[in-house]
Amino acid sequence: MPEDNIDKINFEEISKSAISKPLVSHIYTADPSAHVFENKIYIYPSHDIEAGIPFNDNGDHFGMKDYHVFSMDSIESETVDHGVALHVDDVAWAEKQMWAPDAACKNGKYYLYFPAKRADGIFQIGVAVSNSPTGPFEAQKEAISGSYSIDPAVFEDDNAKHYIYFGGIWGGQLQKYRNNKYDINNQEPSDTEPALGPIVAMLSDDMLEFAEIPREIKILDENGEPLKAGDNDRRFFEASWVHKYNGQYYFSYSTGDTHYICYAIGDNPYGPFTYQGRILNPVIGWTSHHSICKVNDEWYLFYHDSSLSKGVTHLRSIKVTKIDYTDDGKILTIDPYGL
Ligand code: FUB
Repeated sequence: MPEDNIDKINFEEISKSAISKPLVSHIYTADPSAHVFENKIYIYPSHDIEAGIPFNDNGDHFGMKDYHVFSMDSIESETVDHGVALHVDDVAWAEKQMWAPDAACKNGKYYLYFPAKRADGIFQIGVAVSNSPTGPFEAQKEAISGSYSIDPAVFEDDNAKHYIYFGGIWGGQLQKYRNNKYDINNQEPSDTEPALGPIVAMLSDDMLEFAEIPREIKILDENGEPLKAGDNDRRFFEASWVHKYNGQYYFSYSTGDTHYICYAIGDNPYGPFTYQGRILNPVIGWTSHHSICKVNDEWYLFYHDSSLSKGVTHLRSIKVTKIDYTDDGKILTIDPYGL
């Protein structure tokens, strides 16, 4: 339910039929990356604010400055705000736009991965470290070498190797890169060419760098052909996430301008992944961004919408709902308003 329909929405009705309520209502939060660390649920979202910047296709109105970390003892319990975990003023290389983050844990240390714009307007991805899952996190002096674009998501495989996924087109700047190189003249491919894919790299043992040259992931259609750039209902836009279910790797993502959360399945962390279908139908607000987390043998979708702000696309609220799989591993599509 993107912006163009906003004046037709009855927010009272929508709130009644919505399948879940905001987990947090004292501040606006978005892009929830959820993990279970030491038997507790931790959520690493964006912290939305009114930055006073007009809406544009570049996403400049998402002018966030810091991150809060939240925790829950169980899915039903209260969501606790642990306060500011990292502020842009404490990141030497970054100037603005602290967009969707993620976190990982290794050997008792916690790592917060986050995108931000440098003073020259280019997005990179940084990492900040803490001894606690709730921070405060101390940022590395420089962004991760060779990193670019937005929306980092870190997946830990069964062999304890960690992989970082990233990328987002339009405001996320992925269309400016080919083979990890920036060129201001690069654009999105034409509609009949293969769509740009998300990027993946294994992380170094110390979790602070890429352990290898990042590579582009292919998302294939039912015939084994790469999804086309003009296939807006299915092609990758932003919001990468990977989880493993019954031995298979599920890559999920947002289709951006068509507002779906979709998924594709592969047999290793690098893909290729074959498109399977939709996980979440459009939410109120332009963006859709999620994570998938297993809690006590049940799987949950953490997502956001703009219902609390009555449709303001950059003032979002995080939510959670249960995911159901069919016997053959398909995820049943969720309608956020039970329509
Ligand atoms: O929160 C800012 C941006 O909006 C994120 O990085 C995107 O995924 C979209 O949710």
